[in-house]
Amino acid sequence: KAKGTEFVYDDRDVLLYNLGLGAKRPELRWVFEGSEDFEVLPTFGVIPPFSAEVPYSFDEILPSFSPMMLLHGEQYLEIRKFPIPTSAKLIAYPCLVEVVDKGNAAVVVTGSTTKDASTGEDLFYNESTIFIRGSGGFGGPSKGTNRGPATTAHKAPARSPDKVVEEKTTEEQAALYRLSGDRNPLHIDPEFSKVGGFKVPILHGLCFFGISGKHIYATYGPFKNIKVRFAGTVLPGQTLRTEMWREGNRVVFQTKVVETGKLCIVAAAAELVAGGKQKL
Ligand code: HDC
Repeated sequence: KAKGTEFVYDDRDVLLYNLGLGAKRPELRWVFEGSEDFEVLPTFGVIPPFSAEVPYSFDEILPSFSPMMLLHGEQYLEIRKFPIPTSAKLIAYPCLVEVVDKGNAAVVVTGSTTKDASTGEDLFYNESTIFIRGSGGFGGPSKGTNRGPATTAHKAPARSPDKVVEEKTTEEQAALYRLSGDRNPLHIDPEFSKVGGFKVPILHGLCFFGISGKHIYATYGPFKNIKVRFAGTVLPGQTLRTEMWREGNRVVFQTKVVETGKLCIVAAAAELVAGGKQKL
């Protein structure tokens, strides 16, 4: 039987998470626990399994592993139950999905189901793809398996986007976001990030994923799943531009760094909860 890791959270964690995704002072439902529609932003589902104990170590499954060379490659999140509680005791059950050999790089996919500890019901399912530069060439399979929505590469339509939201991150965005659980020094320590090839510590993938998710939620309402590929890095302080196309019940999207014009999220989509806008 898979070993689970408990994750207990309350309104303080919710406030910190929402602020980490750039929630603003007037957005009371995200920054004030006394607000009658207080809620956590939907991508919070990636947080409970983040620090869960995984049944493997990178050193075991890869011949050459360096934490400085690790980047977040893709993320898939499924929200299996609404509303998302603003405090709860959850249990996350991670497992190794696959290890892919890209020649230069290794790709490691972890899956995890998060359950409500008191009811045993599923709340979230995640798949996280980690891209480790320089760790490939060990003779593993060069392609991953097809796992439906978790692996679909969505294509942005040729027409101009239906909706666009722009938001400037702050210089302190990563410093704040790390308090939601990812204390990887890559996002704060210039000595560490330099070894990985970045003069300035880069923003967490899950932070700009969450900001784009917030843009989709604010524009189209709640979604039951969301999938992204991290195609480029973002520096704290840069401006994100989320470009969205509504395609039936799905919002296909991509995110650009305005200052450079480069894409940081591609092949992405969120599947809306039937009925459109409603409270989470
Ligand atoms: O796309 C490049 C890049 O730099 N992406 C941005 C990465 C990033 O900024 N991530 C977020 C910040 S890092 C972070 O947040 C870490 C965090 O603290 C810890 C995460 C832990 C989460 C754990 C939860 C449990 C890069 C470098 C990723 C790839 O670029 P290239 O090397 O130029 O790759 P390319 O030549 O285009 O393709 C080679 C093969 O790899 C596949 N691929 C490309 N991008 C990928 C990817 N696979 C997965 N994810 C990606 N993002 C390509 O498809 C190609 O394979 P194939 O030839 O078979 O098509």
